[in-house]
Amino acid sequence: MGSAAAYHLAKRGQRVLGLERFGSPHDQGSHHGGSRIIRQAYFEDPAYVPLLLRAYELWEEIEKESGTNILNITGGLMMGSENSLTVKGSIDSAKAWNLSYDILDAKEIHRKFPIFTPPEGTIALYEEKAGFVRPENSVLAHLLQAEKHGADLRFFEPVIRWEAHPSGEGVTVVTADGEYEAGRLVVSPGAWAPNVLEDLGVNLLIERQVMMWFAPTDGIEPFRVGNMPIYIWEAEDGVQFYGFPSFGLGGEGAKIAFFRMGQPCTADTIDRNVYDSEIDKMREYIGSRIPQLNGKLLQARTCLYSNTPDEHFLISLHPRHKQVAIGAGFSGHGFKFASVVGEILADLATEGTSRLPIELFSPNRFGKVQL
Ligand code: PYC
Repeated sequence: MGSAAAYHLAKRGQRVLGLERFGSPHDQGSHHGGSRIIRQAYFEDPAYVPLLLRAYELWEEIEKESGTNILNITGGLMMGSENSLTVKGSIDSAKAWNLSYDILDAKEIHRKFPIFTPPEGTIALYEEKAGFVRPENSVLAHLLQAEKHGADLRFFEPVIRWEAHPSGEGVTVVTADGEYEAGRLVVSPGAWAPNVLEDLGVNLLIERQVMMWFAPTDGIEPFRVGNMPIYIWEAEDGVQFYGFPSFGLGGEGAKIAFFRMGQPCTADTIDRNVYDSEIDKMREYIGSRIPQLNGKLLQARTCLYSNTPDEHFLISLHPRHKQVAIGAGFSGHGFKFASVVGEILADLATEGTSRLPIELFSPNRFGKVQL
């Protein structure tokens, strides 16, 4: 989100200083692992759809400008029972915004994509326009284009604190290396939000997650882009897991992860080990549903979610400091929006408002911050 905001601001001719605690892209936060789902029939809330439509446009724009592959359309299956949040919520969003989709029953799912063997009673919303974005490519493309437009980007320079001037104009930012004065501030701290947004009055839960890559038992071919879609599958017990087709050489296997089900942690103290019990848990879910995927584990990596209490984002001006724009709390489903969130943060920082609907993302929904 920060790289995209730097890009949009620099492109508009603003003087931009970008501060990042690591190199970029890096594997310590929420943007590594090669792929993130993108989809339009959004089960979390139909209010996300206008942002998604704009996100697709902006992904294509940055791809063209940078000559980088980011957006990959594979089709997407949202699977579960008829009344599951995943299926019902996706249908509700699709209907509200007149998005095109198909409904498949268990047999049709298996016929179209034989790797899936859903139990009777499973249905899916199939969306042609779903797919995945490549997060590391996105971060790099936005940063390189931001630099091209004049941004001054500094890495390995963690922000220690920031202060908004009481006049309502200007901020001071203190980092490990110095102190800076600026007219406006965009804060997009990812899992470090509790360190730099503690006065926001929103209880953010930082959660450890595990991404896994398995070698399919009958070879990678049926799991390649072109042969299978991205999917989110809500099992009968309400547990959601999601996965991707393999791209590139395929030697890394096919990626799968649980959606939520992580452990509370902090960004600085997360346990980066992955345990056999976690792999076994995933095998319980794929054993009967995607049996060919239940092969050798090739890799497992941890990453971080930053969850708000209602799992909707925080995108807003700071309730007490109109010179500060915030993008945080993306709750494990934010990356697909990075392109448009960058644009919105640039709008908020320069104009104090955005033409895109962001009411759902106000921190005031959790109660007004004390003035
Ligand atoms: O945003 O589609 C998503 C997603 C699924 C699992 C994690 N994020």
